[in-house]
Amino acid sequence: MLYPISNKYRDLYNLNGIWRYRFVPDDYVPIEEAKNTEPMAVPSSFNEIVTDGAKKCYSGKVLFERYFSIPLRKDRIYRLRIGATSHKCEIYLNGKKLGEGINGFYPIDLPLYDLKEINRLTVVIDNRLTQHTLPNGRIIDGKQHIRHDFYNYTGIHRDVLVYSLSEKHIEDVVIKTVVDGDYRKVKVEISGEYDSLRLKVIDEKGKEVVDTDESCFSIDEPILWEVGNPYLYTLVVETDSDEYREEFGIRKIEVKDGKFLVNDKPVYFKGFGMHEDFYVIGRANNPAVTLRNFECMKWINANSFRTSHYPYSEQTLELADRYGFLVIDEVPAVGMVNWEKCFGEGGADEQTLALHKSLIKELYERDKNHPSVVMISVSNEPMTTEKESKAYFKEIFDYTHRYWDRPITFVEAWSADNSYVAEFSDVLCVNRYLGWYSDHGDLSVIEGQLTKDLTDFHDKYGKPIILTEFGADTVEGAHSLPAETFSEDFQALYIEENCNALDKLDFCIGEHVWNFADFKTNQGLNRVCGNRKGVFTKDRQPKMVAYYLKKRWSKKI
Ligand code: BDP
Repeated sequence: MLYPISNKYRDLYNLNGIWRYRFVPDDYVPIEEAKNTEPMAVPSSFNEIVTDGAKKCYSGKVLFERYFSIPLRKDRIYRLRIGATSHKCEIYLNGKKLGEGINGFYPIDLPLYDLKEINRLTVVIDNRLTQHTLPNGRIIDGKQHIRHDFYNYTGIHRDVLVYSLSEKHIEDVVIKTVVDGDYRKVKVEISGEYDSLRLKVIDEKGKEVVDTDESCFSIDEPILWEVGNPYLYTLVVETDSDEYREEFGIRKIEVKDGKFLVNDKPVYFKGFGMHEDFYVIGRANNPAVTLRNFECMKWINANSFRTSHYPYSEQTLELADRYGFLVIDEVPAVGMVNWEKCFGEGGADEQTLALHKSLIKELYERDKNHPSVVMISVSNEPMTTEKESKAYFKEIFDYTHRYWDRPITFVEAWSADNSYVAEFSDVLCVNRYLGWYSDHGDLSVIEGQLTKDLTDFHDKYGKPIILTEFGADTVEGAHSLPAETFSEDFQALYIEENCNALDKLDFCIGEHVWNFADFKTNQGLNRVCGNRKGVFTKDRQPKMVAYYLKKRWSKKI
């Protein structure tokens, strides 16, 4: 699936702005223009715009509508592309159903037939999470229950674009790079309709370094894409009636001898689990916020992050390519935990499995060409202690390997001796909150317990380990000596204790602090206006611990 662009063959129109919205009953069909609507920003999460408490927590169907007109050119195909709506949605053009979106974090790309001079575009979103959605949730006595720790933001969260194509056009471009010693090749697969095809590669200085009609070619003395030192080439695909440009990097990823290798060199993952979350806009994509995230991560000497717990915007991945970050790309299989039954009847069943698989395939279709995407995470903290999880995840891992030629992982919250899933992972990603959710406030337990837990995993599975979550809620400006929980002093010592333990474990290949920044959650007794485990505040200013990490990560290779 190609991101829409504009050039001499392709037009692009942005439909972001102020739309109209209202809550609608389940059987609502937008045959006519919706009445009694109110203005709503796109992209945004409506929950952060409204001031009425009941509206903010609304669960059900929400309609978003606007009119648009664009110049219509002959012999053109028009398509609609919505970057993401949370969650499932139905899309209508002039009252006729065009199609559906199956998940809250993926693009929807649909053909637009019968465009008129003025068109009514209606998007009906259902924000309910159930046994058969991902994230997983339940509606109990009519009330939404979730088992994940981030706010169920609702809205059109990414750009709404209409674009045009020639009838004969490039459908998809797959770029694979092979690095094997001195053998370095670029293999390109183009799908679509064309009579003639030309491939060109332009380097960062704007120099054309390849001009060929062969789909497998080499670049003379190519510069590799390295962590923190990325090099991006641009592939230009030219056909008789279309042109597309896609950036790519040449690099090799391998898990070998207990190490994670990028271009045959071991890397240590330094960084964060994150969220797409900011004041007023909620989960909506915003280029300034995304860029600020990267500037903060560069400042603190991070080199990687996980898209916890869902795929982030395309813009985030483009910037990761450009900043040279390693990305663990996670699908939204979160919340599969602590229900009466998590797998099998009553839990994640055949229907959930089918959805889970299609989300892995769609992630591939969207993100395959990004050099920054070095590992795929198929789930966060599923209930791996249930024996039914084994068959479920065996199938998920096998399926993921069919698409992705990169290491595959999931994120484990349980322990080595009771996990039915850990054996399938190429790298073990483990979350631990020792001294926080257990032995609250006792820093002295961390080193011993973390060493034991991670060593048990390593002894049993012999795989490299990344500590993908560890952290302590911290209210900025709160200080206490001696250190007590929720103070900046405690967070600094807490992170340091964990890191000291990791330094002694040579099978550990990385640390991702939870979280990059404070984020919104449901209200709860242990949530002080949201989850406050951020190393940065929600407005992206450093807490005290940031200075410790900055120093540590400047040295740690
Ligand atoms: C972990 C979850 C993460 C939570 C975190 C926490 O993976 O989503 O936000 O706990 O409690 O178990 O802060």
